[in-house]
Amino acid sequence: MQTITNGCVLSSADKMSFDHFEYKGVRFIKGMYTEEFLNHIENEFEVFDDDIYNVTFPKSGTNWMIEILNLIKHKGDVTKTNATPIFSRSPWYELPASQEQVQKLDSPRIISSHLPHHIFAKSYFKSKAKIIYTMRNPRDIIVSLFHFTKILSLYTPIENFQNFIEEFIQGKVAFGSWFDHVKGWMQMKDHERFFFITYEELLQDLRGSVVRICKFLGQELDDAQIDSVVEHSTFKSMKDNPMSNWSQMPSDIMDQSKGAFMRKGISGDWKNHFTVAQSEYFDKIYQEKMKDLNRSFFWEQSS
Ligand code: PPS
Repeated sequence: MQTITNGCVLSSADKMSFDHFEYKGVRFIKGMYTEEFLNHIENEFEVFDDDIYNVTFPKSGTNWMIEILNLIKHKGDVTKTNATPIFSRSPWYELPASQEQVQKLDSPRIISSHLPHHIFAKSYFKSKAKIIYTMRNPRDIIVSLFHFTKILSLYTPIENFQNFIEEFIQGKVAFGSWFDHVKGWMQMKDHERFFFITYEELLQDLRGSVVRICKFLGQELDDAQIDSVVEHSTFKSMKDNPMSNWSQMPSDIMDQSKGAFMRKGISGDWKNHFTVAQSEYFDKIYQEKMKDLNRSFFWEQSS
């Protein structure tokens, strides 16, 4: 038994939620990623100057940004974006199973990644490629991930929410510590090829966010095209769209009879899951871990 600071205990008998290995201090799901492949893409993956990277910590709005970026690329033409299921449209380049899809992407490639800054393809840093980094209130990420473990077959469903909060804090989840992920990527915050946005900003002002993203990408869309991007990237549109709601994924990999991938799509669902004590404990750790960043995020004012 290991005691944690708020008086709760993390039982050694509790099963970890996934089989994992570590690469450069970060946890990866065994059977999905390999050390050899991570090493290969870190050192040998060729980044093109016109690539656009959609980078996130898991459950931060990756798929939402895939939809937005592809709609922008095709000037709001949903028939083009709907030609491919969302998980193949902007594949995760660190995923060995996605390599064929990455090779098939046409220019400008929109590529997703959950990789932390220190493992990202080295060639990116010598290129002119752009990154959009989407962040989300970590407490809502915990909740989203908690539910996701029930539907993705490589996970063991989490039973004990308190233990899961602790695992998240300790970086014992896929892609490691959220705190390190954000702090690592925020080193690039003043870089002209780096754009960061929050899930909460997308929720609050989707159209305004789309306009800002277009400006960053140098994409000129007229009002009707922007309207189309917004219309087709709302939660309801994506949840009802079989090319965006992951229903094309075989059920032995993702079983949506146990819960929807497009689950709630809101900010603040953590309030329905965290006790007051858990919230206070998380806040204390958050303040400690984030104090050096000298930046306050959207959710810190609104939560
Ligand atoms: S993953 O598995 O890491 O790629 O997941 P990711 O896409 O990053 O995050 C999934 C959560 O994003 C929500 N989502 C949206 N919210 C609002 N609007 C839109 N259009 C949208 N698209 C996806 C999705 O519902 C997951 O959040 P939760 O809180 O679980 O609903």
